[in-house]
Amino acid sequence: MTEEQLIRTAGMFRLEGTPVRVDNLGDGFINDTFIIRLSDSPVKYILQRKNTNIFKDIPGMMNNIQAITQHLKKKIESAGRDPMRESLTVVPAKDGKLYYEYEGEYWCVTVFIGDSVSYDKADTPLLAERGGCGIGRFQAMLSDFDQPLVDTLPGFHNIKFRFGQWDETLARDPEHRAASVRNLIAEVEARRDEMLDFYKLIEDGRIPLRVTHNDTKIANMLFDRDGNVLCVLDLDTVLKAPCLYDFGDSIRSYTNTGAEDDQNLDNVSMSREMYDAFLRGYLSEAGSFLTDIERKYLPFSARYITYEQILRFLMDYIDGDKYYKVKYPEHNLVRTKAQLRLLQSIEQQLF
Ligand code: GN1
Ligand code: MG
Repeated sequence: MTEEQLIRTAGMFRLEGTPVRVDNLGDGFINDTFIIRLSDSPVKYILQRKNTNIFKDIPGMMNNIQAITQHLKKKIESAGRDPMRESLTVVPAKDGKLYYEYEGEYWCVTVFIGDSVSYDKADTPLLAERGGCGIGRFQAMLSDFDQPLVDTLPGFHNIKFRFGQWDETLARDPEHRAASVRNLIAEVEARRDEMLDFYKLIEDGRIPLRVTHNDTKIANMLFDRDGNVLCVLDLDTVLKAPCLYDFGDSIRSYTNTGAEDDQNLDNVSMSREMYDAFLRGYLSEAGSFLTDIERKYLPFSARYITYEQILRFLMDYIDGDKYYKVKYPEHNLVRTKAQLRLLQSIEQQLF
């Protein structure tokens, strides 16, 4: 897409001025993200093209995000803080819709939050602790959110559903890649029953559903200059789900001594220090509402979500790289191996 087309798309929204520049931003695996600059104002915006291969109901998703951010903003305001900086703000299109649709593509705009820092990796235990506080506070602020939410990605962290996709993909094996990753497939299969046992606790209602984020990697959080979580981003997958998914995904991200797609597996391990720091921060905010069973399964959730991520990366590799954006042909395979190394490290240290 040309910049001219992007500027024209930006112009379809209720901006505070005239868009003159639109640049690529960030490294999301799913949506395309841009930054909009205006000719006559320092205000900037985020423009996103939502991935319609993955999200089937963008209007529903945007209604979710609007309801959630309005709820968050009330809480933030009544605590005497700044709702424009500590929550996303959805900017409607000129026709009042929360999205702009053109030739089957869905575009959305939010206000850009400046004077903030983002990370791909937690570099100190203090940052991990603050990240834990941030996600715990996010969940706490949403604990009394009682409006219906559209399920934007049915079966997202449901391992039973994932095994359905997995079995089907392996049976199809469209690129004939399965034979070359037999050892990795065996690593997934070896843990299948344990993962299903855990999922049963959710199905039975023993682990409660709450309003949770479901994609809590560190890159989905903005920090202020003092290292506190300023704003939780990427609300596409806010769903009713166990809060353990957020904890587990955070541990997968914050504690990794390497990169999610590290080519050098020696870089990858779970830092116990980062784990303890994140846990401390999380419990300082979420401790008040967690039930005993949730507390008990916090460590297992790190295993569960990391395992699910391995399954998803490997399944996408076998499927011919249809879901995640890849930067090179074996990228999903590299991600799979790096996440497996992380899982092994989690298993050694927490179990
Ligand atoms: C995707 O879009 P992004 O980069 O925030 C994915 C997550 C994965 C993550 C891995 C909707 O998140 O589930 O954990 O990549 N989001 C979706 O980095 O599938
Ligand atoms: Mg996302």
